[in-house]
Amino acid sequence: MPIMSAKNVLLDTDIGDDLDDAFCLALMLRCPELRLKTVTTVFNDTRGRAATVEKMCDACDVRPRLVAGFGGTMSIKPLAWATSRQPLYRAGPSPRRCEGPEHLIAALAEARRDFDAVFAIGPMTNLAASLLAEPDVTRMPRVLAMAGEFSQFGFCEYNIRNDVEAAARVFAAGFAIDLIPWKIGVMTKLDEAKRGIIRNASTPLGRVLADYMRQFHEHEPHRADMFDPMAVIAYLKPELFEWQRGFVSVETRGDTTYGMTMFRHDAAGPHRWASDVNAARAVDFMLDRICS
Ligand SMILES: [Ca+2]
Repeated sequence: MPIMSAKNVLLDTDIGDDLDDAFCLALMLRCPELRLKTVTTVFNDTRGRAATVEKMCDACDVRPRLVAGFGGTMSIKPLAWATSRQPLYRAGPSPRRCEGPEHLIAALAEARRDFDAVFAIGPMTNLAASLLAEPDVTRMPRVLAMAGEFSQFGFCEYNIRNDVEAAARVFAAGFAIDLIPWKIGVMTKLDEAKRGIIRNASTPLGRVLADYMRQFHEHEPHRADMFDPMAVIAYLKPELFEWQRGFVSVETRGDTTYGMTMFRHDAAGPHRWASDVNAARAVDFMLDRICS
């Protein structure tokens, strides 16, 4: 049961492709500090993604508001292979209780008005649509996003690259955002021993996650980067991270620079990105929570 001081949070996710969204949701479901009020899905088959969310939530007997958000993008140039591929994990039948995209704006408006935090771990289409509908950002919850890369010049990170226009709009809005860049996910990749902990988990949630991981690794056997859960761990365990503060912007015009994330240091800037993480402690924290 959530404790009295639990924070009301929304998760916006493209769960169903990579492994890390599932670990992020699993972690959130097992954190008494968080009350998962709403989950919105984004990018391509948002109803299929919602079915996966529902299956994992059912395993924990948690019933958040579930909204299948926007499947299209604001960008005219999302990654061709990402928009055409099938999800690597299929939860099965359609979700039983899921609202459609016509409810997405209202769900995000509620979170912006009343919640403590929003975790954005997919392309930023839903968030940008919310800003189009309601540009006033005077009141925003904390926003933590998995997005961007700042250590390698010229690297266009996946979530940004799949909706460059949406991401540019989100950063230009000027409200505070904490970013987990690509490098942090690679630093927290699960090794074979850590994957074995999930495979051997005996809880209902652990079994769903192990099934997801097994299906995923049939397609991509070597991938286990933990990009998305680090947004949640940064919220709960900020002492495990080092941050760089300033202004982030997204390049939208150049043919070869389209989707690059740019950063300018400024102690008064609204954005900060994690430049380092205590990877061992972060991963142990995540697995302890998920498997307990
Ligand atoms: Ca994701």
